[in-house]
Amino acid sequence: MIQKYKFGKPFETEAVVRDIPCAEGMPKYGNINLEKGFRFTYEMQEKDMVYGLGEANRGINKRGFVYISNCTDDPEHTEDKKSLYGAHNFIIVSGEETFGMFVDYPSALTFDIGYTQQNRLDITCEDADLYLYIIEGTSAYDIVKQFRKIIGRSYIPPKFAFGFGQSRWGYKTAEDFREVVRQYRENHIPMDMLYMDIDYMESFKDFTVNKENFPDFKAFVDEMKAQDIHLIPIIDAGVKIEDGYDIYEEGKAKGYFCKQEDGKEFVGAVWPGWTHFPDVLNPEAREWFGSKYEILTSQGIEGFWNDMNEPAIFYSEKGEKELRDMVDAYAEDKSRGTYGITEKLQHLSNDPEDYRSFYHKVKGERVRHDKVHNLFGYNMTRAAGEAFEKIAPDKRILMFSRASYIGMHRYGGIWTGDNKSWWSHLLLNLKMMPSLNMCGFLYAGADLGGFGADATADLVLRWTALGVFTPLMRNHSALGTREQESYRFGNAEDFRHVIGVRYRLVPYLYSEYMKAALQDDMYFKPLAFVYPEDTRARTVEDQLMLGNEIMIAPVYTQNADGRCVYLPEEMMFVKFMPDGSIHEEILEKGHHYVEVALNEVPLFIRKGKCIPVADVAESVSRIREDSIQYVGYEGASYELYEDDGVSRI
Ligand code: MIG
Repeated sequence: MIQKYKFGKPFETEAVVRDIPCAEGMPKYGNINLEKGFRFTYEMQEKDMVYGLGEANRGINKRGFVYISNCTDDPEHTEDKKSLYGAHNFIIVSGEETFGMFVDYPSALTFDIGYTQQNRLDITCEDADLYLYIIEGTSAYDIVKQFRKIIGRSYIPPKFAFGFGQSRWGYKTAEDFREVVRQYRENHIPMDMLYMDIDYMESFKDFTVNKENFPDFKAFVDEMKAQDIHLIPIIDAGVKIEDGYDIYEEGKAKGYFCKQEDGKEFVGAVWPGWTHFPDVLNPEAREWFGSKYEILTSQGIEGFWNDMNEPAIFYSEKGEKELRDMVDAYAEDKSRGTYGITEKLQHLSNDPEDYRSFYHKVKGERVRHDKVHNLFGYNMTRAAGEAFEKIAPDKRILMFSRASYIGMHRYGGIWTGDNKSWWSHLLLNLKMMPSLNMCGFLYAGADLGGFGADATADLVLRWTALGVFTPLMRNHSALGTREQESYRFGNAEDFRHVIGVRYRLVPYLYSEYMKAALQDDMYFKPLAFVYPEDTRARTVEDQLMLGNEIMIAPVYTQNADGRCVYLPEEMMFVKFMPDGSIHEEILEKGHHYVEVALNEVPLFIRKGKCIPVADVAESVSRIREDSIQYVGYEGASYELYEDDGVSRI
């Protein structure tokens, strides 16, 4: 049962695709106060759990903290952070009363979930212009499934995207890329994707390729494909201002960039220097920007990642001028001190004032950016997704984005942005996954090994063993950090084995992904969704159910030789051993300590079930179906979903 309530004049985000008539009156749960903006207040019972919020900090149960939906480029994901890159305003209160809520509001929205007052849930925003959806169901899981039905089917990537991908900010020339492939192939570490970060471009200009480094790009794409490697270039939100650059000139002539109040294009500094932002909220401009992806698909490219689309702004013209004036004033009179300058520097990037100073044009109306801020990444990715339907009507294109809003899940997946090479971020990766699934984002993953900071061999290996299970499995790191490709640590054989296990599991993982996508279901679930009666299972946040057959429990602490697990029922403990054998052991319901060496990959098969396991292959297309054997309980059967992995469905 879903009820939709309308407040004020909501912006049509198109997050929900099902037509639902608006209900009269007020929702039966909580209290709504419209005196100052919008405020929803609900008195939680002590045992109530709160799920949802997709890409957000902290636990699977979101209680005890405050979260602000406000897409932000902040590479410091410390525990105190309230905003990350996504804005996924769907929560479920589960307990005495169980109901779901989707607050369809595209500007900053605060979820205070027992932070200010332990038992109070407070949802607040500045303008009382929104749609509120209240979903009732038999359980939290049932509510998720109902919600997923109204927001439309999740994005389906090509099957090769279930392989392993290597990325690093800093690969520049064709030779840099060739070297990575050479290392992977020579070490027989499976790989399907090689990601191209901003340095492949000409001066960071979108849809260009540096000619010196790639004299014949199409031939290079083919050369990689001949080795079963798909090149996946990055696209940034900002378009460089440069005379003679066709995208800039066209966008300007057609009026497709975001403008200031005075009618001039807004100017923000990002990687290319001064840029304009394409007005992806305007359908015409969106179509125009999307059509540009063809420049690369026509050269054989089959996938992209969209970055900087919060949109991130290093500084604006105005901000820069203010800073200059302060520096000049200081130069003239040193007695002023430098404090103001330091402050200004710290607040130069992603300045709320800048987000208030440009506009979108939607259905002939001007909309100030900050009022719809959380829709930018969504619509940039939608631009690509809608274009792909025309550019490549017969095949799926890989696409994932950094910033997102619910609705974007129909056009692409997400990666969780600039995490760090910290053990705590391995665990955060695990916890985020089911919450993302609740909000429709199935194709998701984190930068394995950590993006920022220097990685260590054990961390990257353990993290890769978690990545075995996440639909997006990509090792990525930042310029200047320690190199962390699988062959960098002198134990390539361990990585070969762990990544090899991913390939052995692709038949199962792909099959479960497709079932989840086609049935608006979850790929990763919290234990509580499967064992709602089990009070112990309710609080487990470091193990996840994957598909209908397995439970995962990765090792996420340093120096560990295993970990504690809780089994809500009898299960088969399976370990993929480095010699290629599979260790199988039935474990009773309850608590166990399982030993897991650094180069082993554990999983648990639910009682009475089995899973398909293939032989190792070095790319997805080389996985041999006739090598599939079934691992698990005797007499169990498994329904394998199969298709060509390419055609749109
Ligand atoms: O300001 O393109 O999150 O994955 O390597 C940093 C360079 C811009 C941020 C992305 C990261 C990428 C990096 N980008």
